Amino acid sequence: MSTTELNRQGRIAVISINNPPVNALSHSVRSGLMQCLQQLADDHDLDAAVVHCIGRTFCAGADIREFGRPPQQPFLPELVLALDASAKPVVAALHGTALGGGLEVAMGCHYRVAAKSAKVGLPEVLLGLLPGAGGTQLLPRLIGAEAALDVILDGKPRNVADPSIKGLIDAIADDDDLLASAVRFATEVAGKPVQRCSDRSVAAVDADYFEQRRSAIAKRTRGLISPKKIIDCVQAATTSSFAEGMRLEREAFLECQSSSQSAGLRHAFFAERTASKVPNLNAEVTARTLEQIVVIGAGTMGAGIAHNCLTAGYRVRLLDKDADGVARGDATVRRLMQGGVDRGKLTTAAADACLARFETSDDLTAVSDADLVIEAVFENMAVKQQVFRGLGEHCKPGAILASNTSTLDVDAIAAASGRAGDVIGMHFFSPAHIMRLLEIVRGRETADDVLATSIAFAKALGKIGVVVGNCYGFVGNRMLYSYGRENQMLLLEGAAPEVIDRVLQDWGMAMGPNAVNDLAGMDIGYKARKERKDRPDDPRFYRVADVLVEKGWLGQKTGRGTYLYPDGSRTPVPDPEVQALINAEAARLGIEQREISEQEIIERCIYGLIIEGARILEDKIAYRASDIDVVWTNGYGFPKYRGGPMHYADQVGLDKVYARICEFCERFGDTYWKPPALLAELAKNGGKFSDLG
Ligand code: 3H9
Repeated sequence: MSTTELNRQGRIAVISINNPPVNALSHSVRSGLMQCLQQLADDHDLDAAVVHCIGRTFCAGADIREFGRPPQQPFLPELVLALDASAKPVVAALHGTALGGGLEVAMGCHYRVAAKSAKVGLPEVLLGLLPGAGGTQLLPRLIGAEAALDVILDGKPRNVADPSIKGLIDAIADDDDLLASAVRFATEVAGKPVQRCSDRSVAAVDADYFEQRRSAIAKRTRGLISPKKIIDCVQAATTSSFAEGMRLEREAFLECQSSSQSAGLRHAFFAERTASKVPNLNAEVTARTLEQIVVIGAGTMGAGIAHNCLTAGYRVRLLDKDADGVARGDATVRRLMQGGVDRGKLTTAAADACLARFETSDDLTAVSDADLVIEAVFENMAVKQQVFRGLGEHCKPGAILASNTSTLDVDAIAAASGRAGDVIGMHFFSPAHIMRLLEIVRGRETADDVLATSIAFAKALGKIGVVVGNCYGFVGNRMLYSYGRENQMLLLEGAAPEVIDRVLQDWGMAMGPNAVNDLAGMDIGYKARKERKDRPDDPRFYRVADVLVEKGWLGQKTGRGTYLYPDGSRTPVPDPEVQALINAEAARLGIEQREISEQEIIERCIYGLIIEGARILEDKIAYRASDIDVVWTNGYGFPKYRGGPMHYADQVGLDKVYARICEFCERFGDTYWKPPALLAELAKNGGKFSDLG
């Protein structure tokens, strides 16, 4: 079948869209729908039409893959206007997720019948866009401007029965009766005058309301263009004609679409979906069954992992070595569960059901029925190897043994178990029940079905699993070391912590590196550096952090770190004593302090990341540059609208990045700034990291 087809049910035209996997509104769908509408208009034996989709969902929006290519008519807004203008009633039958352009098509139709389980939303903002096929003009006409703004600004799908979108859906049908219900609906309205959404008026809204939304959104979405434009367009829906609103929306949409922000967010969208596809994984393998999970180590991380597994539906046992540890972990899991209820993420009944599947034990050998064990003990090789020796002894055959190490050699941990094929790294990020990233570390001997199970497990937890190779710090923390090193060097060279943090935050990082260190606790990195044996260290690197840790100034938890946190506050206050300490260290190390430009701060830190990313690709620790981007945008606060460090480097141009890195190599020595051959090669040939596949 072509992507669209018109069939008759009596005098009703049933227009089917079939463009798997998500019925995106590709060129063939748009032109096919236009032809169907013409047929509807021309055929005197047809009185009305139903538009529905084959497969798992109604249209999930415009075809995002087409955005980078030359546009082809008919454009989506033309299609929506043609639906709206049809003289014969058109009914949309919604199931799955009617999103973005899909919902706009539905709003172009005169009526919407939805399956009970269907969801609707306008997620364009998450791609740095705005609804560009009439969404900013049509939705306010159906549900009011204020409610429409909520839907368009947060981009989240809503259940069709959600009272906040009252007016959007005309009828709700049982899932298995959707098409028949929509045809009945069409039969009832056939021959009656059509109700065009474009003819409706929008209730007036005070201009102050939009001003307030503008200032609130500016704080929340620092630097993003599309949210501001969304507010402009929705306001225009309340003040201008439909035609003028559509014109303004089109202009704003095209501006957002051609922005580097949208390019970055679209890259991030596809990168996240590509990450789970492992090039050299045997596609025939069957995942192992997971029902009982045991988490070893009831600290904050272990409890967060346990909570995450419980809410995903698994049976979970949390182990620690003594009653105190167990009691602490038990209390944390219950507190997190209650937090979920308080924030409306879980119902009380769902939380109770989770806790009914939860138990604790102080017997570290209580793993014999586990399908998956996740070790989350202290980050120390000897301790982890001891745990894995025990797991090798007590686990049933076929159990998967995962280590939540954030830096250590997974092969060395695996070797201790005596069953390395069953061992894998699962690096969770803190807080584990919230952070979406999971680095899945494939050891030298990890079996294919263990890897396939881990990828499926990440998905079941609602996480983005990125498969990486085994090396110190894997992808994320290996690159963090370079980023942090440049931050620390800049401190010694004369940039104040609050200046570095402000510059990088203004550039888009969620937080500055010094504030992050204080939040995480500087002792964590300190211990990891002391454990690290694989590269010779320069006495200047991380000197400031080491001095602070040795003074007991660990960050927020001790009331001071790089910054002061007076009276238990979480707001960093610059500390003159720390600055004096940095100056003294610089003098002791013979580093002359100087004025450092904002551009240098950005380039030193971000190019520090990029150069390590290039080495990671060269070492084949990541399968593709986009996997590195997924790790950094989801685990380390790298701005998604910049796509990730490797996408950003491609955008800047690798020739420019390479030239600057060569300059840094001249100025600061070649220990860390020597450009990797891969980068030199790509820069010379006008290549991009994304060309590497
Ligand atoms: C828009 O509509 C603009 C208009 O307002 C104006 C235009 C003028 N296009 O996520 P999944 C692919 S902007 C192309 O794994 P799930 C996806 O890459 C658009 N491809 O499945 C993947 O491919 P592959 C506004 C798309 O079940 C496959 O489909 N709409 C699109 O977990 C399966 O996806 C959105 O932003 C697309 N629009 O989730 C909705 N969508 O198999 C974006 C998906 O090769 N989509 N693909 O890796 C989603 O949120 C989720 O995909 C959805 C399904 C919830 C639909």
